[in-house]
Amino acid sequence: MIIIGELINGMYKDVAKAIANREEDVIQRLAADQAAEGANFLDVNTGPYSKSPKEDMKWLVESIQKKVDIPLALDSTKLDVIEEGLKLVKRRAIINSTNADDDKMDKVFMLAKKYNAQAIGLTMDKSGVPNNKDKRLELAAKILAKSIDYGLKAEDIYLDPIVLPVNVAQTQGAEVLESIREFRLLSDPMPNTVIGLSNVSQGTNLRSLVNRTFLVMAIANGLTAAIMDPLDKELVDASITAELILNKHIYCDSFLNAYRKR
Ligand code: THG
Repeated sequence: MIIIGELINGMYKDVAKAIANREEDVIQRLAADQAAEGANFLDVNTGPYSKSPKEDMKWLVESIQKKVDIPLALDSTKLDVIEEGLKLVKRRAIINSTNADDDKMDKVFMLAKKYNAQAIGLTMDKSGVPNNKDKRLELAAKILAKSIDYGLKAEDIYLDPIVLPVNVAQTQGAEVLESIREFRLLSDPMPNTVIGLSNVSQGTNLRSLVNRTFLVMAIANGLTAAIMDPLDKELVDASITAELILNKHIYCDSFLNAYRKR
C-alpha cells in the first residue's frame, strides 16, 4: 500500500507555528521521520491559519526537498498554491485534489498534464459529500472519464470516497468501504483509491485503534493508498499484516522486518 504521510499539515498547531516562524528544522524532522518509517509520499498542506499560502507552500517544498528525496502530495483547495509547489518538485507529485465539478477538473487535469503529475479526485461536488456509495460511484466515474479526456492514465488517478468522522457520521463508514470496493471495477487497469484515514477518528477517544481498524477494513476492500500517520507503528504493522493476509507478500516469521527492509 502507498503511504502518504499526513504530518506536514498546518492543521497541527506545532506545524502551523513552524510555518509561521520559518522553523526549518521542525519541518525537516517531520519529513525525515516519516520517510524513515516508510512513507512513499508526504502530504504538504499549509493549513487553515496560513496568511500567505503560496509563499508557505514554496518554503515547505524547498525545506523538505533539502532534507529528503521523496515525492510530495500537494494538498490545497487553491490551485495557485498547488502550482507553486509543482514548479519546484523534483519527483513526480500528486495534486491533492480535484472534486467532481467540471470547472475544477478542467483546471486540475490541465495542471496534471503540464507538470506530469498524478491527481486525487474527491467524490464530491457543489452539492457536497454524498451520503451513499451509489452517488460516490457516479462521481468517481465522472472523474475518471474526464481524466481520460485529458490523456491521463487511470493508474495516475486516486479516487477518494471521503472519510467522515465515525462519531458524527456513523452510517458513512460502510458506504466508504463499499465505494472503495466498487471504484476498482470502474476501469482496467484500475484507478488507485485513497482515503484521509485520520478523518475517521477525529473527535473520538482511542484514535489510534479507530484508525487502525478502519485501515485494515479498507485494505480488505482493495484500498491502494492512504494519507495517514507513518509514525504510528501499530498502524503500519497492521497495514503490512493485512496485505500479508491478502497474499501481497510472502510469509516468513519476521515478515514485518522483512517488509520494512525492502
Ligand atoms: N482526503 C484528501 N486529503 C486530505 C484529507 C482527505 N487531506 C487532509 C486530511 N484529509 C488528511 N490529513 C489529516 C491530518 C491531520 C488530521 C486528520 C487528517 C488530524 N489532525 C488533528 C485533529 O484534527 O484532531 C490535529 C490535532 C492537533 O492540532 O495537533 O486528525 O480526506 N485527499
